[in-house]
Amino acid sequence: MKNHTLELFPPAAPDTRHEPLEPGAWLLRGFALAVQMPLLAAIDRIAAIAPFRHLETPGGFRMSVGMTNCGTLGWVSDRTGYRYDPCDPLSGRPWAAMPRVFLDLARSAADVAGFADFEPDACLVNRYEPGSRLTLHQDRNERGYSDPIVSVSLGLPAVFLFGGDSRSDKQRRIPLQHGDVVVWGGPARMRYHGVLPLKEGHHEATGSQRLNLTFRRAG
Ligand code: MD6
Ligand code: FE
Repeated sequence: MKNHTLELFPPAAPDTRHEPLEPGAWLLRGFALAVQMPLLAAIDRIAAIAPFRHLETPGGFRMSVGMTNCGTLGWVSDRTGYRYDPCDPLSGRPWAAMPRVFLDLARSAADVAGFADFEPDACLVNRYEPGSRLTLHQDRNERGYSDPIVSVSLGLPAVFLFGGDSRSDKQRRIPLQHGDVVVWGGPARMRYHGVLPLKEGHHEATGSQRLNLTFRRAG
């Protein structure tokens, strides 16, 4: 007798819709799933060269998100301010080169969102543990704002806050899952945004963490 189980209960398919958030901003659900394993392997290599660390803010607070970088420029923070640095201040050595799989993913996501020829030179790698959060901010340390930002989520889900051009503007809450990619640029480039405190959980790809890759043209 023929088994109809598959027809009656199709396996849950990953959600891969492309959702416009607002002019210049897209949520590409599941866009990074196909390369999740090489992405995670590359993050391990990057962190072996420049370990995750909790940077100090100019105001003297320790960031709850662990950070490292790859590419020709890396985003860092200390008591003197925020900046992009070609070298890891901990070692004095250059960051790991941007892996091919990172470049290809960032470029194709930017393309889908309508930003052709994106050539990121900086990739900030963020590691969230339960309770880690990113307060509302604008990304404004880059040399120019004509290029988009491409942000890749891996592991535990998080709630992304997406606001307006003023800190006090109302924010929408966007749940981000493993493999989701957010692209924003153009009229959305200077939106305030942040990440709510990560909830406890377990993800088969990352354990108790969320990893985020944020690609930029910084120099
Ligand atoms: C994060 N992302 O999702 C932190 N910034 O972990 C960011 O701060 C960010 O996702 C600019 C554009 C996209 C982002
Ligand atoms: Fe940001």
